[in-house]
Amino acid sequence: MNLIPEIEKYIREVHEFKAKNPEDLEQFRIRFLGKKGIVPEFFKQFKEVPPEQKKEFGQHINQLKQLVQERVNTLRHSLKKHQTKHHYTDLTLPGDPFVPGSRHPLSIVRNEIISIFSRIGFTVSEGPEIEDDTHVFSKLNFPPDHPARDMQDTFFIEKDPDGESRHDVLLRTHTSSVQVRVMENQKPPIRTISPGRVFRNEAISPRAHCIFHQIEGLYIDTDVSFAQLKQTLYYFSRAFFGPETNVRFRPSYFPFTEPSAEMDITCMLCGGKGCNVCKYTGWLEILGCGMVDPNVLEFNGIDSEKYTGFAFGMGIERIAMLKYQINDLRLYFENDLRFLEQFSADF
Ligand code: 2NL
Repeated sequence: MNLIPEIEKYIREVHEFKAKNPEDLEQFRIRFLGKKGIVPEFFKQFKEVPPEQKKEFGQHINQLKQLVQERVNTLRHSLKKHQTKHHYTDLTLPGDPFVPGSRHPLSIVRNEIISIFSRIGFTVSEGPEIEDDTHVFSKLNFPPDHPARDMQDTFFIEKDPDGESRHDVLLRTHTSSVQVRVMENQKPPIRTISPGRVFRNEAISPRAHCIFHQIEGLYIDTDVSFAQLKQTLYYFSRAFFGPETNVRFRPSYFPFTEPSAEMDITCMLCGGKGCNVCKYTGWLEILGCGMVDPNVLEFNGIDSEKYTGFAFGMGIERIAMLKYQINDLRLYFENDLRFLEQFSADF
């Protein structure tokens, strides 16, 4: 009796077998490899096979056994893969909660100020935070012995071998340095605002921080007047703080403007009646401004006989404190989610 054709028939069957599910596959495995399965039954018949056929029979039966094992493993693997895929595409599962985050209050306020000035033709300019003496002080008409050049006020970041600070690599103390760079590179008319981080060497307290944010504005053209400065800042105040807002200007002093002024707005919390935020004056100081000093124009290659300009600067932290009634500067830098979550932005 020759069993080889029968084994070959099974080999073909194993090759063609497909399992619909794990139960199907297990039945197939038991049918071939189980205790009374096809493969063990063939092994039992081995001793009845005539000696001259034993070798060929042995090879065939081993081939069948190996093939069944391989087939079972392959099918098991592909069933599993199919199952996992099925799991991932279960569209009835609830979605993962997704917290989108919110914009930082300083960014909200900065973006809104940029938007208000861009409506009347101001561009945005940016520049380096690490600066030199020329762009931060000299070209802005700071005299050589001005206190702002002191180590107590300014961070100098390069030291000589003997440990002495060199006074020509420093962190900018205002963003006017950006506007100096604009004047170097552009001819008037110039109409730009420069938002950015600035640095002062101060002790940290609820009212002061060594890193804060500013927006400065600069407008240079023929016949720019103080009246235009006032009207521009009046427009800004009403757009930002509301249409009822009034402004007043008080004389002041800055090295880079002449004449200089500080601008107050009516306290938006009490409407000018007096409260503890405006210290019962009805007014809140929000920015400094003035006509660009002719020296500053000349230092930057602009003819002060032909051109005039106005400039202004404000602290973003202070504006945001007034808008949101934030009473401690340190909240801006701590990134406490309980603080940040309270702000939502149109900007
Ligand atoms: C303040 C006051 C001010 C300026 C900034 C400026 C810039 C150039 C020329 C002239 Cl390039 N002036 N900027 C002018 C007046 C005041 O800032 O209290 N800032 C927080």
